[in-house]
Amino acid sequence: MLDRRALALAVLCFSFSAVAGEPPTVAEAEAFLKNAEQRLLQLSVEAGRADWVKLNFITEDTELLAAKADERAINAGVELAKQAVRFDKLTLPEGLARKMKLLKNGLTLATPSDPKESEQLTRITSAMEGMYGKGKDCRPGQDGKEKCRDLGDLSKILATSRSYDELLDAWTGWHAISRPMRKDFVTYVALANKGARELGFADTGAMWRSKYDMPPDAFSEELDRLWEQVKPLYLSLHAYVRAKLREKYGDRVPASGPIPAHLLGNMWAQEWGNIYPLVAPAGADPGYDLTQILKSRKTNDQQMVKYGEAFFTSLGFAPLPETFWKRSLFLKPRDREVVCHASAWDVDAVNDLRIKMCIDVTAEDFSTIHHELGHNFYQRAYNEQPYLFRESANDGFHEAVGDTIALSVTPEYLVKLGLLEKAPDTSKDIGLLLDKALEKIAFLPFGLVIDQWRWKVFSGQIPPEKYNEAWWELRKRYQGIAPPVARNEQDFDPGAKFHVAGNVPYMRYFLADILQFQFHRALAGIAGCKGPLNRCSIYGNKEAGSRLNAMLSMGSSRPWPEALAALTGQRQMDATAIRDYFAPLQKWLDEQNKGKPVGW
Ligand code: X8Z
Ligand code: ZN
Repeated sequence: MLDRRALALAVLCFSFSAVAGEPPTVAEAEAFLKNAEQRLLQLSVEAGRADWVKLNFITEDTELLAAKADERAINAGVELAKQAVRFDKLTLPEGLARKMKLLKNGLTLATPSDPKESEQLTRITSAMEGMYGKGKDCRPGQDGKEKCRDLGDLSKILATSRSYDELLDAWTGWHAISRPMRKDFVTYVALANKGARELGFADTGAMWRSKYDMPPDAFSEELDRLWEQVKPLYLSLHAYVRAKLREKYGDRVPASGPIPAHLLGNMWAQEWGNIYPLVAPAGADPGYDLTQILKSRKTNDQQMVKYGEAFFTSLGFAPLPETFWKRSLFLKPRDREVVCHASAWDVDAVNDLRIKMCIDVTAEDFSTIHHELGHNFYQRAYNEQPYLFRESANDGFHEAVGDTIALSVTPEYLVKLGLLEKAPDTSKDIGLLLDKALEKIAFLPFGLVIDQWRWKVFSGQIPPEKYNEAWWELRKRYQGIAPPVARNEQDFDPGAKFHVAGNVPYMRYFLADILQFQFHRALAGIAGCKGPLNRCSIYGNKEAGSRLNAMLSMGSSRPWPEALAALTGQRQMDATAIRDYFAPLQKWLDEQNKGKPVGW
C-alpha cells in the first residue's frame, strides 16, 4: 500500500556491541542504520504482500495473516525507533541524522510493548478496514428477499439521483455500516495512543504531526494560514451552490444555513463535481462531458489506465513494468469481497508497481487513475534512494503528483488525444473553472476536517461519548454542511469514511490540494504556457518532466521545503497558486451571490 514504510518500519535483528557506558560512535550509528534498512525492507515487503492479498480477497484468514505480518513489521519499527534514541547525543553527518529522525517519526501506528495489546491493536485495525470493505446496506426487497447494496451502488445513487428521498435512503444506508465499528475504534484509540506514548509522543495525533519537518505548533499555524487564504473562495462557492440546490430542492435546503450532506453528489460531500449539471452557468457550459465521451467510445478500464500511463511517458518517464498490467486490480470482482477504495502499491519497494481500484468508466475515475499513477511514478522515481528515503518529501507531495498531472487534462489535451473534436473557446472558461472548483475548492475544508476530528480524538479532547456530535460540529464549522437526519451516539459517521476505518492520516490531502496548484503553476512556467493556468497542459513537455522527476527522485532524503524549491523555487506551501487559478471564477461567483446570504 502507499503507506508501506509507515506501516512496516521494522525491527533490527542484528547484534552490535554496545559497550556499557561508552558513548556510541558515528560508525556504530551507520552500521545500525544499514542493518536497520535491510531488515525494514524485508519486513515491509512481507507485510505488503499479505496486505495486498487481504485487500483483494477479504476473509477471516487473510485478515488474520495480514494482521500478523503487519504486527511483526510494526513491532519491529517501534523497537527500532526506541533503539535509535541511543544515538541522540551524537553529532551525525546530515544524511545519517535524517535517517535517524525518519526512523523515530515514520510510524502511522505504534504498537504498545505488551504483546497482547500489540496483537489486539493490529487485529482491530485489520478488522475495521475489512468491515469497511465488506460494508453493505441490506434490507428486504419487494419480493421479501434480502437485497444488498455496496458502496459502489450507493455512491452511484449519490452521484446521479436527483430525488431527495432516494438520496437520503442511500446516505443513511451507508452511514449505518460503521455503527458496529464504534467499540473497536475506542479500543484502537487507546492502544494506538499507548504505543505512541511509549515512543515519546503525547498521542497518536502528535506522532502524525511530527512528520512535517516543522515544530508541531508551527505546522498547525501553517494549516490555519493556508485555510484563511482559501476560505473566501470556499464561502463563495458554498453560497452559490446552496442557492442552486434551493432552486432544485426548495426549502429543504436552508437559505442561509448549512447544506444537507446528501445533496452534493458524493457520499461524504467531499467533492461535488457530480452535481455540476445542477449548478452549470447559463451560456458558459463547456459543452462536453468526459464521462459521456469515454462511454460512447466504449473505453474500457485498461484503456483508461493506458491514457494515464501515456501522459507520464510523454513527459519522459519510462513505461510501467509488464508486471503492473498483470498484477493490478482494475475491476470489481463479482465473486469475492475486496476493498475497492483506490490505492497504489510498490510491493517490492523497487519496481513491483500496482494499483488496486474498481474502475468505472467516468471522468471521476479518469482523474483517480491519474492520481494513483502519480503515486506509482513517484515510487519508482525514488527507488534508487536508500530505503529510509523511499518516501515522498512529505505525504502531501505523494498525494499531489497525480492530481498535478490531471490538471493538465485540459480540453486542448483531449483534442490532442482525439477524444474531443474542438476545444471550447474562452467564453466557456467559467463553466470549466466551476466544474474544477466543485472538485478542488469543495474539497479543501473536508481535507482539513477529518484530522481536526481525529487529532482531538487522539488527544482526548473529544471523548468517545461525543464522537459523533463533535464530528458534525466540525463538519458544520468548516464545510457548512449538516446531517440530513438526526444523528446520535449510536452512530459512528466518521467510520463511514475509508481513511478513518483504515487508519490513514488525512491532512495529506488538504496539503495536496494546495500543492498541486503550486506544482502546476511552476510546470506551466517551465513548459512556457502563456494563457490562463486552467488551459495549460504540460503533455509531451520533456523539460517539465525532467524538472518534476528531479523533485520526485529526491524522495524524502531532504526536508520538504528543499524538494518544493527544486521544482517551484519556493520553500513555502503557498495558496496563491490555487487562488490565481480560480481568480476569474471567484469574481463571477461573487457577482452571482450579490444580495444572497454567504456563510452559515
Ligand atoms: O483516498 C484517496 C485516493 C487514494 S490515496 C483515492 N483520495 C482521498 C479520498 O478519496 O478521500 C484522493 C482524494 C482524497
Ligand atoms: Zn492517493
